[in-house]
Amino acid sequence: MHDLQITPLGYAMGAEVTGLDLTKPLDDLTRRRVYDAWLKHVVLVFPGNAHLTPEQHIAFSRNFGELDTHESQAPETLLEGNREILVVSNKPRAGRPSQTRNTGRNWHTDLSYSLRPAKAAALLCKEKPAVGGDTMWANLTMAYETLSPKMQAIIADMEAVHDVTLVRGLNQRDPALVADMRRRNPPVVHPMVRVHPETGRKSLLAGERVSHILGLTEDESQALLGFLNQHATSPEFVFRHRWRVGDIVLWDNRCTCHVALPDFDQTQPRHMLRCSMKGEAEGRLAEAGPAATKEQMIQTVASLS
Ligand SMILES: O=C(O)CCC(=O)C(=O)O
Ligand SMILES: [Fe+2]
Repeated sequence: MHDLQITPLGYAMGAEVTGLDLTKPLDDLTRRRVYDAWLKHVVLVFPGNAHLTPEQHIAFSRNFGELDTHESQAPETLLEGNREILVVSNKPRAGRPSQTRNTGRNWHTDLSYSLRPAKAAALLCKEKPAVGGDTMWANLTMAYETLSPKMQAIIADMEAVHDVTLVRGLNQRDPALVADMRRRNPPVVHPMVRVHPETGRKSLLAGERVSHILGLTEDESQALLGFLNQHATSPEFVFRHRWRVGDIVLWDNRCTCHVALPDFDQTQPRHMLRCSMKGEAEGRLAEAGPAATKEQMIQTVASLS
């Protein structure tokens, strides 16, 4: 019998779940309770899982959805023999610098640069630096709900372009792999307001991998995105996790964004394993080029007069 305990960790979101043995399948009742706690608290921390095997990590993650086999990622970033596990690590691989050593360095929702942003992820900490290497999540439902009704109306029908080339630190990665990532992920359009398929609540889909808002000029787009991103990631909506080896953090990617902080000594290993749960197909390929510039608008006006 499990002695399941759920302890809230933050106001914006976050709860710790103890009393589970994740090396074994969860019974139906326990699974339901954990799933409901997840929908409620959005980010769950499961401590004490340092020795989980990849197969057990995968089996646990399947409680929360079908797993992604990471077609959008370069194969050398996946765990050998397990396409379901992405290795987020600063440890060299096959004698080369790791291609995921700076993964997640700007605010993002996983795979928003694809037609199928992830539903969720379960990230397991295998090794960590003595201090730092924290991750922060922002609650985008709160962000949406605390906008004025007027601003909610303004963004209601807006769509934005998400672009993999805005992943911070791409220029430090292998150019051939970056080119491959670009090929796999041309720019895509997503609505700025998402409706959570399970809770029905609206959230704001912004983040630092958005290049522009469709239909606005470059200046309008940057100003509005700047405001929305700053609002969404303000401290009141953020949960910050200080990792312990063996923590699994499970997050709902349908209503959050996150950032992996480089606040640690990079000579020390930080080694994480991630399973991602597949999201629903949501976006469409971006057709148009970049937003209109002010110069173009002036030209348009000039030609009309
Ligand atoms: O390393 C981390 O803390 C998170 C990196 C990240 O963005 C991810 O795994 O989705
Ligand atoms: Fe991420």
